Amino acid sequence: MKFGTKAIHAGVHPDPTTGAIMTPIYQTSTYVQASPGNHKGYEYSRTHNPTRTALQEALAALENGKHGLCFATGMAAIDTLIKTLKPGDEVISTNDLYGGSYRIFTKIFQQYGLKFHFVPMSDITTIEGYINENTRLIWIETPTNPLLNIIDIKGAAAIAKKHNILLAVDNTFATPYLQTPLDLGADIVMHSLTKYMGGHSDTVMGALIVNDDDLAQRLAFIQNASGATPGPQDCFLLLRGLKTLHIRMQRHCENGRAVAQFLREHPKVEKVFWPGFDNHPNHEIAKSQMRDFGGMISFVLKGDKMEDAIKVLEKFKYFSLAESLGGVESLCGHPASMTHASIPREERLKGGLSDSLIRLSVGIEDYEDLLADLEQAIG
Ligand code: P1T
Repeated sequence: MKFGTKAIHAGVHPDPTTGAIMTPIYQTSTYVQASPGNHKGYEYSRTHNPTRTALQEALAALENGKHGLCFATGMAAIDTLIKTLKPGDEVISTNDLYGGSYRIFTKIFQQYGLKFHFVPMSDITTIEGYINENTRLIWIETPTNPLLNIIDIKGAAAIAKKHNILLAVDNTFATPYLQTPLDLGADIVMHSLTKYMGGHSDTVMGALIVNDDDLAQRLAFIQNASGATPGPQDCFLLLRGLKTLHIRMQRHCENGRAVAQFLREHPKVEKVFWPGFDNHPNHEIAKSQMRDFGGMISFVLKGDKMEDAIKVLEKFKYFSLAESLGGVESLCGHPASMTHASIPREERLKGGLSDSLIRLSVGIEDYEDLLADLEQAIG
């Protein structure tokens, strides 16, 4: 089945009782049993819920994986994965990543005896220098949030395999429309479904997708035991969003390209971060592992002054100033004070995230209006 067909059909079956073509919202906490243990596969909605099952199957199919697990938020998905580790275990993570991921690693899990290394991974051979007998997991985002760095998934997977370590890829920025990390050798795909997968800025949710049966079982155990599971209404909204993922992403990519080119030619713009440019340091890797380059773009203005960036952010009309990304409407953000404020300034600057960086999530509006908005805001 090709991607668009999967986006519409995977995991979804007509409702057995009524024939309803859309998966019903099974708004129930529990399920009646004929006698103890004699049930229809559903006991309690923290453990299983039919609306969630449909979504989990759809996600697994889209990522070419065997098992999908959904969580109340993207952070809950990350929390679950890290809870498979034990005190003393070490994780090698990229040095440019979502501020919330950095925060949960350093402020929550470090105090339970886990160790995290945040290292530049544009050249993946750097990873090898941090591997020791305690290393259990390599955690990458690609493209990274917010600097749109590209990490070689196949190369990272080869290093992970060689040392018997798991490789997890946060695929939030790319979505399976653009890249399927499990096909490239990754062990775990993570999503903030809140973003492109849901696509309409109306739901917060997360997911993990894996192939390995034993790992899936361990994750499902924590999913149930810790209990950060999504409600059926949210699962329904996600299922609805997924049906247009392929056409939304196509338009995000087209508009992203137009915006990136416009910014690159603008006399007041110093630098544009977008993996589609042939002078992006890992453009060739992006071309080999992604089907297109997505709708996320960051840029800095000439002079690199935070006040100038703030003025531009205040002037936008169609790019709304807000946290989050990946919805049909365009958003803009100031990572240093918003999404990445939990990363200490020195750390941010080391990774290249300056106080004046502006991040855009290019929506699917008519691109001419978006370019006009950029022109009037940048001036
Ligand atoms: O917000 P939540 O659904 O819990 O997902 C967390 C998360 C994980 N990974 C990446 C790459 C993310 O971008 C996020 C959430 N990011 C934002 C809210 C943001 O504006 O960048």
